[in-house]
Amino acid sequence: MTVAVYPGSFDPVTYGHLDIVERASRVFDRLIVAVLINRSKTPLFTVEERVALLKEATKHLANVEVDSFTGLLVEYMRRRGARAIVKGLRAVTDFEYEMQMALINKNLDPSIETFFMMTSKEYSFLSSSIVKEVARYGGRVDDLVPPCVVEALRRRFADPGG
Ligand code: COD
Repeated sequence: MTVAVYPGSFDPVTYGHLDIVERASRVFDRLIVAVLINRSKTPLFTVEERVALLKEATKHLANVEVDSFTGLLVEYMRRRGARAIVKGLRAVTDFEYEMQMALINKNLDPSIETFFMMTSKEYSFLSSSIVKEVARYGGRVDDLVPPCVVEALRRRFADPGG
């Protein structure tokens, strides 16, 4: 059984991420969407909130699991018995960073392979940061993120403490 991990911040999950999840879930036997617990960043949503939103948005995909991890991705993968990393590529600007990550991960564990999937053209401009910026100023994000995220953003920006 080929287990792949799709790691990210997912703060919050967008239709760009979900497009990669759906397409990768058709290629690999099992796909673990893994949310990084990153103490050096201040996210809009807590890890628990991000995991809950991802679970809601992927509940129709039987071979997809949502989890969180801290520390090195390759260590997490070793614990989960996964050999494949799935990454999404939007533009040339993603490439340099992703190549560096793929090479360092290969250096840390030569048995691990990174698989890059090209963004679908309708999501090539989409990022969590853009979504947060539009939502923060009251713009429409219904066609960028799933309904559960639209609602979570609405609540967060209506009541930043809640
Ligand atoms: N279309 C296609 N792909 C997309 C889109 C889109 N519209 N939007 C995002 N993606 C892709 C990104 O390219 C990325 O592959 C993935 O989706 C997740 O995106 P983000 O923005 O949620 O997450 P990132 O890029 O902040 O995640 C970074 C990681 C958590 C993957 C990385 O920091 C990591 O692996 N950290 C663990 C520590 C580690 O092992 N580091 C490496 C050795 S130093």
